[in-house]
Amino acid sequence: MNQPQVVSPNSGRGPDDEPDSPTRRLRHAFLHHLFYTQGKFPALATKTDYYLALAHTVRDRLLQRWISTANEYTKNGSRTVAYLSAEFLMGPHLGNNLINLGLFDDARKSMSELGLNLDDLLYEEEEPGLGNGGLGRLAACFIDSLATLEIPAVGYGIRYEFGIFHQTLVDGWQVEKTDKWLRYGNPWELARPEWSVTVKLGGHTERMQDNSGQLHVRWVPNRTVLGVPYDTPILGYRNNTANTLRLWKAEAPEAFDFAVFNRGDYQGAVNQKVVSENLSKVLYPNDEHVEGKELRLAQQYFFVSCSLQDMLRIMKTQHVPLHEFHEKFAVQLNDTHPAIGVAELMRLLTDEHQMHWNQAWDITRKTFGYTNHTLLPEALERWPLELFKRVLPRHLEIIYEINARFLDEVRQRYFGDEARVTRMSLIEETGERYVRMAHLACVGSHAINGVAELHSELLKQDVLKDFHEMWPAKFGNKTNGVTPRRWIALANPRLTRLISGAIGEGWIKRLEELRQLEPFALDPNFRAGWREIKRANKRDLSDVIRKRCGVAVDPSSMFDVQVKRIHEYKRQHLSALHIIGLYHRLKTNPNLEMTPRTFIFGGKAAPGYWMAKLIIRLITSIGEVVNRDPAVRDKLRVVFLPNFSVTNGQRIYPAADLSEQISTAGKEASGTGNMKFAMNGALTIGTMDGANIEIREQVGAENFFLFGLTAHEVATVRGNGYRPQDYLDGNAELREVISLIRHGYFSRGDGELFRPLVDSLVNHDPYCLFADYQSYADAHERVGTAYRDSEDWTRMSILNSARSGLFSSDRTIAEYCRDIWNVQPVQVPILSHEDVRV
Ligand code: H53
Repeated sequence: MNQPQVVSPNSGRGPDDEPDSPTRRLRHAFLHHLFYTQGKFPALATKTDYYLALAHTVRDRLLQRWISTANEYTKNGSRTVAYLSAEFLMGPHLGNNLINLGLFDDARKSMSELGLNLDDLLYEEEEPGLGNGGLGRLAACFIDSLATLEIPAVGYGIRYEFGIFHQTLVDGWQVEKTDKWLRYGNPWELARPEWSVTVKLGGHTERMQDNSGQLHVRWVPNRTVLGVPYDTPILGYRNNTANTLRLWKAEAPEAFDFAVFNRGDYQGAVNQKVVSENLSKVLYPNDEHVEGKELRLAQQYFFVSCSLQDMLRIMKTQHVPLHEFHEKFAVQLNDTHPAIGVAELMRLLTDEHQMHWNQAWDITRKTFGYTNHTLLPEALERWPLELFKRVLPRHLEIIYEINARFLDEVRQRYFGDEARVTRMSLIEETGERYVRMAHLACVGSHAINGVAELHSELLKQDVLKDFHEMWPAKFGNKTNGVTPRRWIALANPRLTRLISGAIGEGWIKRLEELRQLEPFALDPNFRAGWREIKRANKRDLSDVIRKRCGVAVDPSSMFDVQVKRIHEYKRQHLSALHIIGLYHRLKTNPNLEMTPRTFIFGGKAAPGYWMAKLIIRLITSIGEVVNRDPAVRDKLRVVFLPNFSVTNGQRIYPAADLSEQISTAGKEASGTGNMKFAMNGALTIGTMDGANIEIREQVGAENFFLFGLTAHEVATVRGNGYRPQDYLDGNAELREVISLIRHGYFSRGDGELFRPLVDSLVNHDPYCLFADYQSYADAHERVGTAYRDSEDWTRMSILNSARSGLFSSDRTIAEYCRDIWNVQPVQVPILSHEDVRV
């Protein structure tokens, strides 16, 4: 990196400066922070120092909005959304904040005047990877949209010291490295130790009567931990709103136990600190798979209790009476991870504030909304009763009480239907006993929603059928969305310029306006510009691929991309089988006309999910063979980009021609990557699953490559005793593919390596890859043909973008506000510190 030309904070003048231009002010502030926050001068400064100096410069500009917002909300006692989520996959803050402040171009200019490159500095930020995948990223898009729509809101979660692991590839296998995101400090957060709260765990309960004969329950915990809030401001797009993401860190109430120390037990003296801090130490790296670990339940309870106690504190400072809790706060449960909140709010209101049960229950039910994100049985949380009792003895009693009253209601409604009572109970009693968190969430919420139309329908028909029959009005659908600020404006600046040049900038806040692009799909000049941008983005990604994977890919080949968590239901291995099929075709017919394709994969496997890791190994193995084979290398390339993350996603989505959304129908609740691709002009090859269905409806069936069984057909095929072997017998290419893998063609002759994968497919194929193989291969033929007509492909690409407006998270959030939260925007006037009297 070039050295800055300027070394004194007072001489921050560039070559052709107006005295008070924004770039000059930025430069000045930047150098100020380099000196007085980082304590560095250019000769000693590292890239990280420069990044941090710029981050602090931007932070100063956030704080005024943040204070103004807090002031306005407090003054008005505004009704507030509390979004409870165990994950917030935020991605780097600096670039996003510059976009939302409208300072991106000024920052680039002022940095370049100092001889620094803004992109290099942005790249220095270690992203807070406090989430696994779709669910955590959705929470991040939602708080962006809440701030943009000027809705008073707080995101509540856990400040994990170690976020999602860093993925590396060693000999083609995934190897996990600890994510040390806090290593160089986090300039975006402010600790608020003054608002710390105490959380109890374990122990037992006692009952006693007061003088009036009233029974009181006392929870005697066997340990307590302190929750310390760390706040990050979340800016709206070009408005004055800065909401708060409040993440809880667990600490020991006493860092050091002197009594123990004085007895000579040095280790024991710090033990409590270690045990307490474990609660917020690490994110569980499983997506859609529950592990049933005690620490995980304790984590969930920890952040939920901290958050609800925090809401009670806020009510107190704003003089809101307790019985108005549900009027002050609309609390959304992001999946069942925070569902313990139902029992905790009951405990706080009844045990700690002596409210009568019925009133507390009425408030609780009016407070919570529950979003379900999955139909997969392995992702539905249930806690063994013994474990639950060990961690939360009082909550188990409360859940029993809720259950007893609830089941009375069920018995009254469905006289004599004990099978239904058993099915709906909050406690599973067949075999080992469990607490069913989804049932607790349903019973304790006034609204229940799925995240795409098909998913919401299947919830009603299947997983939550009984609850839907009992309370049909509680159920609704809120199709997911993603924020166009991060996923277009920040990730794809070239496209942003082109679009804004054509239709103005309104689309960034009102994504439906992208429809105005439709006529441009027929304009040859516009199409040429569009194509050139895609090409430039592909060139950028090719550079990344060359550096990270050592593979040279051709930007004029079709970039066919599948990035998401690795999971059997998402079927990365279906794509792998198809690539082998193409390879086989090319080897047997070297003159075959084929659209040159670069297959790009990315995604993490849960460390304990062996089959997912083997799928990664299969993909990297195919890459090793194919990329080296001179007979096919002009037609086929296969790369696995390590460590798919928000940062990497920002480079990948804008460079994709084809988006692979190929889950078994009925398994992917929504998907949100599918939306990011479409917005950035990729066409989709996909099944009738999740939000794919709505994307296809929007962009037009003729601009979407559909294949595969529908959810209903999958159920029928499986119900009729699905036999994958039949499909194998009927498909010569598929047989060749399986035979190549079996004979070790992709594993240097080792016929054992992929045996578990192949055996699982041939004998069970739980996700129906074989049933969909031919249909998928046929759809790919259509893709190949379509891509060769580059004018028409570009037209379809433009239409995909133009018709993706529905998938803005602004639309999703507006629907939650209207149908579930009943909350209104609050406009924030800017407050200057000169206006404030202490
Ligand atoms: O949530 C996304 C969906 C996606 C679904 C995902 C998800 C998780 O990432 C983790 C747990 C879970 O229950 C669901 O798989 O389909 O788009 C956001 O709703």
